[in-house]
Amino acid sequence: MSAKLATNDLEAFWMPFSANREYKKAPRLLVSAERTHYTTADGRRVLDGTSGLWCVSAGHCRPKIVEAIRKQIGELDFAGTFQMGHPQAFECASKLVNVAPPGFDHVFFTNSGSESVETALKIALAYHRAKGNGSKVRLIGRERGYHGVNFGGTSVGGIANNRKWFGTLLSGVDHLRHTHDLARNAFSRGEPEYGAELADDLERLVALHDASTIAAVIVEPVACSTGVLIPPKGYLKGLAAICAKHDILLIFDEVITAFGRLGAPFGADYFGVSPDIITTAKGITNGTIPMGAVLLKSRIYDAFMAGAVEDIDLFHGYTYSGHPVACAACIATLEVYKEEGLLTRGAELAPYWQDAVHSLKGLPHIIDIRNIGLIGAIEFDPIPGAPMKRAHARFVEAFNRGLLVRATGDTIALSPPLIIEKKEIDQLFDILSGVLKTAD
Ligand code: PXG
Repeated sequence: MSAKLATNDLEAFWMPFSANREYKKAPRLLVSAERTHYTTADGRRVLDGTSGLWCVSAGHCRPKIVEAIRKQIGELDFAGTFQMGHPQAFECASKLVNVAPPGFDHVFFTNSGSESVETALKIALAYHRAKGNGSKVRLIGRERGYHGVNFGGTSVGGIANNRKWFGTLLSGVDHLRHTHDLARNAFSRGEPEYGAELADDLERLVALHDASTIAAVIVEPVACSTGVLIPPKGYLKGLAAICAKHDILLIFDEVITAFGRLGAPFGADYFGVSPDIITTAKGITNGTIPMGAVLLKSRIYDAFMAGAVEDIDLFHGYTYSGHPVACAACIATLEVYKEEGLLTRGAELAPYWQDAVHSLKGLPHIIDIRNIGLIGAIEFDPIPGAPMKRAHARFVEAFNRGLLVRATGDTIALSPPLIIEKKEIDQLFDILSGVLKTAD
């Protein structure tokens, strides 16, 4: 793309989750990428500290994935999966099941994290109905949760800015308290010590609504979009136990934590907790082709198989569920993850990463630093009357100095590609500490 086009033709595209007018005054344009770096329209190299948007886990433009996509699109560009099929979708699902946590042996394909969430919520409702428990219709999310932008996900989500514009959302939804507690847990390394008892908040909602009306609880194992909230030790185990006690399905939204981000294949593996349903997207194709998948245990799948063999078992699906090109991308991505040990590489790098992230302590305005796996977050005290500005200014300055970070609220989040080398981690924190030392 030429710099001329870059400056003349910015108006038509309404950019998502963006300050369009500010961006278009001083655009940040990326034109190519390789492994851990982007190249900008003006020819600068930028270290990708965010794996794109938490999705390019194996690094950019990996030849094996690029080739698989090229080959597939020339061979079978599209074939539907409603009462039809093609080999890639079946192969892809089988391969996903092989890396999924124990017991997850069925896959429903979607095209994004948001669609995975809608699919999981609908399956949870339909599951209880199929089991004869049609009164279990309530959905429980958590404050500060992010489950995508469709109506179901927005309803169970817990970020006010994402909710307040869009009417009353779904009825029958309630929220657990969030787990962020700087008074007790600031500057924790890994899982914070205090807050396991917050899982008992689910008992409060059970007491209020009665378990016979609650279908499912959905949480992110690590709530990333809202600023990286790491679950207190024991919290997720506590939540799972309460769900099991009341026949409430536990949905882990692993759109970010799946595929090695925490140093284990899935968040469920990392925390040793087995939910009933797992949602994925992003890293499933290394960010190359839109795709999501909902992973399900047989217990759920089988509940839909009780009718006549010729009956449709689930009235849900997308034109592009199991798109052949996405499936080819996913299969190749899983091969790269396997060949390079990327689903567990984060565990090896995590101690080095943790020390590097916490080395920023003491720089101006930092009120917390947190980390888990290959995720880091730095939270700033907000500028009075101007929330979000402090992290945004640092994001812009970091980009100008050759580093891409993600600003969310008053937090900077970091999630580099899982192929990052130690010397690149050093480089990342050199740039970032330079920015943080000088910014207001
Ligand atoms: N669930 C979770 C846990 C997510 O993190 C979604 C669902 C929705 O996925 P789609 O593919 O529909 O966007 C997400 C997405 C950020 C950031 O910088 C995070 C997401 C998307 C864009 C930016 O924190 N998460």
